[in-house]
Amino acid sequence: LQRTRLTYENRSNLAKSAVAKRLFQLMASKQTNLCLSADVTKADDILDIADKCGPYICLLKTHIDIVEDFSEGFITNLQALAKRHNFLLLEDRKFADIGNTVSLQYGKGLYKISNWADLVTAHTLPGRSILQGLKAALGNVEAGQERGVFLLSEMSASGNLIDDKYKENSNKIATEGGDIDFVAGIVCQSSNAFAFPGLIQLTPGVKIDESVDKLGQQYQTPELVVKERGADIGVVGRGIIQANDVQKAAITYRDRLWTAYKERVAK
Ligand code: S5P
Repeated sequence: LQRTRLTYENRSNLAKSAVAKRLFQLMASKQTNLCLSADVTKADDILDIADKCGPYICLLKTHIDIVEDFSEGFITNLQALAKRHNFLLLEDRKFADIGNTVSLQYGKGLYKISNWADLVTAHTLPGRSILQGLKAALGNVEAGQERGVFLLSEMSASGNLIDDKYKENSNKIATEGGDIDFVAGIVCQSSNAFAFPGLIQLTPGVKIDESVDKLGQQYQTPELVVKERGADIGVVGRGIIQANDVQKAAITYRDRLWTAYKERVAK
């Protein structure tokens, strides 16, 4: 049976990553496969959006390095909202360096990402040492705190350099070897990027009006990404954060992504 035909409940049993298991279960019980990309630059604006949209999302995705007034208090508040509304935090850092450097970038510096982000994103460009490097930073995370990574194997940007070979090798890094318990899923655009049902397909470039932006972003509808492209979680940024009513927009995207998933597994 193809992974896209299986329910999130069933796939949680197949996941090798503890965070992926948790996220599959959270999606099933909360009935949402919406990830909100909170790409705004003021801490209070992120908290406001997270509070309004929190009940309708499974993941809140951040780019912590665009926040102009970052503080530890902001992280404390964000974690409180994640707990109250039951969603996980994904820092979209797209790590892409040698193991030693990503270890430092993940655990140290101003942001200490490994202390608070349940999940992060990483490019596979450096090869599987990216996983070892990230894992090496987790010594300072308290026992029991589970962490995971989404590996990018495709991008939504027009003209990106990823080819079939890169995609295939990214899939191997995610599914073979000793560190696969750290891999929660794959960021990609199509269902043929990987086959293992224990991984979560995270797909950005989602908007109700299929379109492009001025800087190379390409959008597809919620129905298309879930039913035709294999997305398990749809990532929505500007489709929600630029809406007049962000809460209403989050509900609309949640409903459409979730209905598409229900129809996909009912087929
Ligand atoms: O291929 C990708 C991978 C990612 S993680 N294309 C993407 O757009 N993203 C991220 O998804 C991007 O960095 C941004 O934070 C979000 C899309 O935002 P939107 O405003 O275009 O919906």
